Amino acid sequence: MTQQTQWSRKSDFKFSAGPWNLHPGADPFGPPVRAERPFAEKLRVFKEMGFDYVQFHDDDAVPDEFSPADREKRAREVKKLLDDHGLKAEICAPRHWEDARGVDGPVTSNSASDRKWAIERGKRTIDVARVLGTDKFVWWPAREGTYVREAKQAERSFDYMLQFLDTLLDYDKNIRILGEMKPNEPMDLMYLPTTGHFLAMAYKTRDPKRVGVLIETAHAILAGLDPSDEFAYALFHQKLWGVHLNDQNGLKYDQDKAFGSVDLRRAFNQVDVLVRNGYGKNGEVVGLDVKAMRTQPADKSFLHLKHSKEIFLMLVDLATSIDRKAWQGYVDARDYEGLELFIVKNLMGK
Ligand code: GLO
Ligand code: MG
Repeated sequence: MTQQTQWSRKSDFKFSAGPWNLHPGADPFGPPVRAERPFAEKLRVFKEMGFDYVQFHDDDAVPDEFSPADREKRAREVKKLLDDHGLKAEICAPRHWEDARGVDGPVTSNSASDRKWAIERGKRTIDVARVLGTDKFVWWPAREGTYVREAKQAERSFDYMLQFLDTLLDYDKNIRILGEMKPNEPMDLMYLPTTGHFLAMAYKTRDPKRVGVLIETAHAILAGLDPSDEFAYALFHQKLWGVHLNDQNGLKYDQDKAFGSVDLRRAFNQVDVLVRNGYGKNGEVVGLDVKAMRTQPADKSFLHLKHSKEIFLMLVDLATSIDRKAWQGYVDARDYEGLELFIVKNLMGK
């Protein structure tokens, strides 16, 4: 993908969102402020906005109360609902962080029974993914870290993480694992905080060709990194199999703001690297992971998704029409001041 790839065209980009992106607005300091939409209603909203894919946690499709025996039946019902709405599942991710057994990990938990549960939950997620029709298992290691560093031995935690990956790769020979790395929140410090850390781990697994990444804009920013360079690095490894686009106002909590809403130039660079590397041509999806502001009225609490997609597509237009010769001229002359103004003018439509 890195060298002579054909550039993506607008029609190559297909979009996805998760049901959690249409949410009632609760935050750590206050209750919901909008009614929860029924799942089918969320699918209708996604479709109306021109999305083609849906992101899932295992329990978005099959809630915890379903017994193993009923799991498949329920997953089939959800698949049918997707089919009926003309949508497909993009990813499935294990919800490891809400259960009591996930309090201290669970993959890197100090408790052996928690670690066992982590793997069971991973397998459950793969079972659900299969029925939903996706081979992309996303692992966001939410609580795989510590509040105090002395609580765990880091080198042992890395080993548990590797065992987790290897066990799942063995469990299903078709599944691909996409690490979604984040440096902090909910933990103070997470293990494998960046894409680079996870890619090094990917090559240690028993089937590296089935291990890649999904990169979230906000997570890269929280790590003090430039998201477009993170994308480029994963593309260089041919391992950028998913993205979670959003935006982030500095080093705060994970804000999941609408894509391009904080730093348009940073958003342009993300789009530009995807366009130049043919993203979307091999089934990669433009995933959004954005949240509506808590202040948003219920009947307008989907606009963060709609606008993110709109901004993305406007930036695709720019990336495919910008005067590359003029751009190259500034590079050749080493006139980076000139290049800066050129980019800013383009972003301002001048
Ligand atoms: C949180 C993550 C989270 C994941 C989701 C799918 O910071 O971004 O929303 O993307 O659980 O893995
Ligand atoms: Mg995410």
